[in-house]
Amino acid sequence: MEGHSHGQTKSGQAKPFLRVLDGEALFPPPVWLMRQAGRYLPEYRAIRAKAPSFLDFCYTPSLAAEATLQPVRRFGLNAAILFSDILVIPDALGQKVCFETGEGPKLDPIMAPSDFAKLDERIDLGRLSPVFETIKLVKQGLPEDVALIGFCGAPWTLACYMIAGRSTPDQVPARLFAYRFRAEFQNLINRLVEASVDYLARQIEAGVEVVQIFDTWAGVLPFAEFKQWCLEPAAAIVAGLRLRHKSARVIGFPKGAGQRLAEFAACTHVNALGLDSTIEPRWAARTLERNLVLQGNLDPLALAAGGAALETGVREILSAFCGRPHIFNLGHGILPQTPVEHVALMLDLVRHQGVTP
Ligand code: 1CP
Repeated sequence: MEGHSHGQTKSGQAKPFLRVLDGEALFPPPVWLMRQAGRYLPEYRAIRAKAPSFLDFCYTPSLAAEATLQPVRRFGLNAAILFSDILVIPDALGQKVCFETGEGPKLDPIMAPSDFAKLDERIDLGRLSPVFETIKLVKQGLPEDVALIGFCGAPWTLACYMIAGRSTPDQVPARLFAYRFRAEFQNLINRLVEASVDYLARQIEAGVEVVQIFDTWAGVLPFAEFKQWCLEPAAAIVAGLRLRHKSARVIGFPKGAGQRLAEFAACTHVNALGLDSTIEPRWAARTLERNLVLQGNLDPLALAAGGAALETGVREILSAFCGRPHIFNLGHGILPQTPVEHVALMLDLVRHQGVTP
């Protein structure tokens, strides 16, 4: 099976987003936004009310497909991202997962290595069949020049939620567990690598053209742990995926990786690197290998605030990355309090009032 053939429109022209991922510099750059579907959109809030729980919503293909398409329809973005959540992997490994309104995810926590017995050895892809069905539905409704992104959570970030059973600011439960029970923790990470390869391969078979690996909590780890729990598992996922799909395109997003970004890109062989907002665009453009595609990295709060913060932020990013393959995005997910008009304004700035090359 092959990934690149999916990238052509009927007229034979590759989609702008995929051209950049394949190494071409376009100006203005293609744009999508992390967490572009969701609570800041009134049309999302309206359909979200139709499912009893957030996981039911994710597992109802008609609703998930509609949520995927909403931001593309409203803003004309260059890519759609599958509407789902990273925690469907623990769910499909047999861990109890639910989402409480306003409180975030709740899982049955893993307190000791003996709790791993409660998890299945392999991921149940049958339980995730609604996700693959969603991808097929989205493909039918997507404009021909818009690409579709699939995703998963990176093993470390998944382990943070699986062990703590909830969101924590510093990931202390998972970090302590990894120090205390190194071999058992490595076992969990290996199991998550395998599950991620199976899951992403199936997303590609269903029709996604690129996948992003979200490692939201990579930045809390000291150097050696970063290498063992973030870099090596990401490299294993990319390699495993490309054994199944030779030209699978992968975007890595090791949030908070900072000075370790170059090593991460070189060791994992991702096609593109997502940059968070702590990274200075000029530093990244100067330091990171020239044919590495970069994605990012407007501060989501600058988008929420609007005004001068938004304008300066957009301008700095455009001028720093102009001339190299770049995908415009935020440095992390869009915030629920973001006014929709600010998104439209940001797109106008990127597309019409940016810096000329
Ligand atoms: O409707 C609701 O109120 C639920 C809020 C919500 C939404 C809209 C959650 C719960 N997940 C999602 C969708 C989602 N999650 C998407 C698809 C939407 C899109 O991008 O357009 C994606 C890609 C994710 C990925 C995700 N989920 C991450 C990685 C990216 C990131 O933002 O760091 C993480 C860490 C999660 C866990 C999660 N799920 C939901 C919440 C509120 C959280 C974060 C919990 C925390 O802050 O620790």
